[in-house]
Amino acid sequence: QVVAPGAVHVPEWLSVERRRELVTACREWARGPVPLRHTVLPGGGVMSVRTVCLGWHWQPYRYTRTADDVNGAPVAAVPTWLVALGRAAVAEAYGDEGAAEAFTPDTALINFYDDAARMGMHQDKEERSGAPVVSLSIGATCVFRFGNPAGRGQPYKDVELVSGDLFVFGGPSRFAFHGVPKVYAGSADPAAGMRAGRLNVTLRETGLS
Ligand code: MD3
Ligand code: FE
Repeated sequence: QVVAPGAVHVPEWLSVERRRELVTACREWARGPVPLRHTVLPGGGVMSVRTVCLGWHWQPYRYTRTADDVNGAPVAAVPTWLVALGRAAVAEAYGDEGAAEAFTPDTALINFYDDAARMGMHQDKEERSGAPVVSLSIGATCVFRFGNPAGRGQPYKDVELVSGDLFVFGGPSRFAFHGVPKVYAGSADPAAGMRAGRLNVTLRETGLS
């Protein structure tokens, strides 16, 4: 499941029970203090994905403590159980307890995709930390496009992400371009509480204080 150096895919790592817990928690976070919403880009474009953040609020292209571009509210904290889940994810992907213990995510970005939502190829460069990014997927299957650090174009690899999948991106993969060009309409995970659409939770260290 090593897709590239530092990029490890663990299919269906989350138990159905864990998925349900995450879905329930995400529904609650989606209500507030900052509501789930489409991020508006500086050029006026609107992302098709809807997002809510914990710990730090990501807005293009910086992290803030309050959601200045939404309702001005301070974001909710990252719960300790989610930090623990992130550490378990790093331990599972890298088999490295030291790396897992050192991982202290201080932000979670929760993305919701309906069947038409996409995410264009981009790098995540706002973090001031070399720590890995943990990605958890629940619900509809998608095509995840994993590129290279040099540019949006080829070479890239397309990987299908299904409900329960874990992906960890660290080391040389941390600044690779990536995106989600397709969500499979009609795929879902009703047992996990997702009857439509896809949920992705990423855990990160911002390196900010
Ligand atoms: C590789 N989200 O929120 S998760 C994002 O499925 C984002 O919602 C996608 O890209 C999603 O920024 C992809 C996989 C992912 C997340 C962050 C990364 C891959 C990454 C950061 C660096 C390298
Ligand atoms: Fe990203």
